[in-house]
Amino acid sequence: MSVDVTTSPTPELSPSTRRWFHSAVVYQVYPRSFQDSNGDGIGDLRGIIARLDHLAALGVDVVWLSPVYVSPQDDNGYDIADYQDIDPTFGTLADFDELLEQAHARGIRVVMDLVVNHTSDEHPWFVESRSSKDNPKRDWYWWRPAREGMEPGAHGAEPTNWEASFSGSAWEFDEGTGEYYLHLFSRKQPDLNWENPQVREAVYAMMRWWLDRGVDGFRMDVINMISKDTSLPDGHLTHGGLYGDGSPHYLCGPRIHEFLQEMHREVFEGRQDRLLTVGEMPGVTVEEARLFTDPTRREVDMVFQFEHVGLDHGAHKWDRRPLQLVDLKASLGRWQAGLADVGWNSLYWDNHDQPRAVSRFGDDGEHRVASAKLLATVLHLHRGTPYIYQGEELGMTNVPFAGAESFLDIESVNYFATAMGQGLAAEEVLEALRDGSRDNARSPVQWDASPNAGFTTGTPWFPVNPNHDVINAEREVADPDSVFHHYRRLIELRHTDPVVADGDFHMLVPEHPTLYAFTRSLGPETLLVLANFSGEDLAVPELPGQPDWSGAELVIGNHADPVAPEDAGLPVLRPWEARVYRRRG
Ligand code: TEU
Ligand code: CA
Repeated sequence: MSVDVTTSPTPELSPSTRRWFHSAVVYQVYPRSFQDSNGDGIGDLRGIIARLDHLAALGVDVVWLSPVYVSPQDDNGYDIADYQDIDPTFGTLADFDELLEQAHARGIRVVMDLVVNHTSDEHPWFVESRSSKDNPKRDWYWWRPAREGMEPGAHGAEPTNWEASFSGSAWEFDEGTGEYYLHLFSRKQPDLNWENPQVREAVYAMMRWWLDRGVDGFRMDVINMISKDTSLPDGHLTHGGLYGDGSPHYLCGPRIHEFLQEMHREVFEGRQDRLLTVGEMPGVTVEEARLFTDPTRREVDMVFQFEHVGLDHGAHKWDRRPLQLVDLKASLGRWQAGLADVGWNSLYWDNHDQPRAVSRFGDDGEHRVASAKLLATVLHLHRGTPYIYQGEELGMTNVPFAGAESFLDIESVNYFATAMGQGLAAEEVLEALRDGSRDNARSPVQWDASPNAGFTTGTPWFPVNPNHDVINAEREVADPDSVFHHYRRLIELRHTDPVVADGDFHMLVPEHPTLYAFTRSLGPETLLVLANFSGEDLAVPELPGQPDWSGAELVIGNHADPVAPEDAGLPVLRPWEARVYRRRG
């Protein structure tokens, strides 16, 4: 493979080329919690097939499947032991082919999760790699001796001071060969060494195999971590003082663009028109995202950035602080502006790693329905490709966790143990977990009001949220005013009105503490989006530079009775009310 980081534009791909995913909406399925088909309490592929009509009714264009590959499930499938087979928990390759066929028959594309920053420690590549220092696959992972002059295995002898995402050192000592291997996540997720061209070849061959099978693209897990600073410097000491932050040495590292361009050449070339590629990139900046998503550079179609989901974090993820709307607008507005002329945004509130949007950014009590619809309206009217996380379209909420034993996710479990070891107060740690744990997103989808919410006939691997008697798909599909139908209408609007997909974005009143207001415009058409992020009535103030909006058409709103802007031209918004108006000319 030649190393060629060309950036020259080609006629087919200019920075402003219109792509099919500009008007598409993606739905994320976390298979373990979506639908069980065989009563073992764990969601599976046949369960997804059985629920495809729900997705078709919603109108989504793409399904992103979180990992279903063979896995010991240390991190719910993000630890892969065989990239080219399905874990028996989820089904078989034949089930997968049927899912693909049935989705395609409904006009829904299927995008696979691609987890290639690391494998499972049970992957045959790693089993070989750890077997001896001179094994041909030794260099497929990051093996290093103990720090000079220190006893291998002793505390502080790790090759660097980096902390792993799931607590503790990012290095694990291997007795067999007396060296350490790097794992930025759990010790069962050793990092692949992308410096080795054989690793890259093997990954590309595997990706081609899935594309040949008919999949429509990849969501690339922590893909901006694959290029590390090979000198592996220590990081600055973090909050606990025990470990260092290695991220400056592995986020968007020296060869990241080269690797992604090579992947594009080796895997996507010639078929990119029908595919969707999205790189998950913690810590990515707008400037870097412009490079990653400029179509002429041939890297990825869009990235998942993390700024807006970090605004309620203090020094670290478990240091929770209230979100300020002004900060949210500043962040999302900067991304809209930064990727306006080049590249493309992905848009999300929720995924399997984040608490539930309505509990975090809205009001999951009195105003749950209105605020869930408001959040949907605001997000789906931005420029970019919106992602819906399973259950978000129902307004599903965070989970009422009883105590420490209610948390199952490796990140939460490890953090609780570490925090207790550091002598933190259990009740405070639990509060942070209740707010921020990834487990909030992982309770089963609430299909109906029956005891297991229609998710399983057996014992669910994770308890269903007790509020499924009120919040469930059956009820919402039957109710034209539900959160579900609001999402459906927003998706339809994106499909039918080009201004939603491609219109320019202009933020209004950025300093207003509770009003999120912006316009989208394309040719003679302009949309005005107004959203009241509060439980109080809000008289919309004068919007600088705006024409008179009185009499404008109300395109969509989240309260049943539609109201035109009052005589003065601007309405009083009710608690958590959102409205979208249209003007032509
Ligand atoms: O997540 C990467 C990531 O940086 C975070 O969102 C992660 O959840 C973080 O630890 C939160 O504090 C991806 C996957 O989405 C996640 O589920 C995996 O656990 C992780 O990579 C490792 O594969
Ligand atoms: Ca099952």
